Amino acid sequence: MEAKTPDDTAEREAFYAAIEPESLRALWSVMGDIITPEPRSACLPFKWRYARLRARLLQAAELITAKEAERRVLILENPGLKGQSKITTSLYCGLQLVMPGEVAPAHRHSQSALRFVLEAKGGFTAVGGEKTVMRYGDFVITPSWEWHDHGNDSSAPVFWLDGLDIPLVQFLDAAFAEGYGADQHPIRRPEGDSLARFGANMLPLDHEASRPTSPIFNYPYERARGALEALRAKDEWDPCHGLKLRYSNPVDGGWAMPTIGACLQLLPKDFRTQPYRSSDATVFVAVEGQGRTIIDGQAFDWEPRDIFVLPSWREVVHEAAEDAVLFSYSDRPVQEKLGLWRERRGNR
Ligand code: GTQ
Repeated sequence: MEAKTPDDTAEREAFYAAIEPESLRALWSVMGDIITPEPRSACLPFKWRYARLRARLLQAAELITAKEAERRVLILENPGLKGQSKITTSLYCGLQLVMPGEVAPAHRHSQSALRFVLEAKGGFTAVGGEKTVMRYGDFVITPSWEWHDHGNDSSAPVFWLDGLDIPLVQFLDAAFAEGYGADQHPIRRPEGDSLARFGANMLPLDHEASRPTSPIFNYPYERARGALEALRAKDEWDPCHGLKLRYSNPVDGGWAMPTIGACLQLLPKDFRTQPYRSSDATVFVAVEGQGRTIIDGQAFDWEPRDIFVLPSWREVVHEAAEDAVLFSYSDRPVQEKLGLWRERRGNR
């Protein structure tokens, strides 16, 4: 269906002008813009170099403390969505820095957050009474409405990516937030508690799911990477993804977060993926190796810690110049729940 907008005759224009003050609009005059044959997004493909981001964050650290800022973060704003604090239409991405000795005070909000650790020699995040040390490549979850604070008790700055569903929650006008009133929420469980209870392919005997988010809050890189490494022996490469695993909620097997889906994929040296598109705009982080990603013919080369965004329904091809690992996140869980998610493999 390609709706053709009817011509704007003088009579019709006069009618549109007459009904506008009555808060009315003629569907046929806008149909082609709101019911499109395929996704039509203002979101643009774009890449941020980590070295640049890092330098800018260190400049920010001269201007403001983590405590005064509450969160010292530079938002990765999509150039097609300026002023909107979004990396895709539905998702947010920021890069956060906590300097040695600093704290980012405890607060909670309805938005869910993921952290993907980019540089750390210690430093922690605490969620709902448990602390986890952050290491390179760890995928850490802050569920909706859980108290959380961050701190850095190491001697080196800690940098991580924040992925949140801020635009999605904003769209629904369902956003709430509050400060805890102290830097840190009390610690109630020992470190590693959630991984012991839920991360050994076992569950506490009478566990009942009480929320839609995974009870594991740090998925260590070592384990995820180890799984990919073990699986490569089987030599079963998906033509469009290489070897791609999704982070799951051990309680129900679903996505680890209700609004954001996260994955880790391995592309072996010289692998070139088949053209692919999907309706979930996706944020990628290069974790290991060098390569490039071609989005509708536009090439973006990457190296570890670079971040790039793939808009909805654009054709993507990844090329790995050496063994490469990519982390990614998107709103796919939401689209799946609503029966909206689509993909297309190959060029038609
Ligand atoms: O660490 O709690 O990038 O509340 C944006 C909002 C990080 C956080 C962000 C937040 C946080």
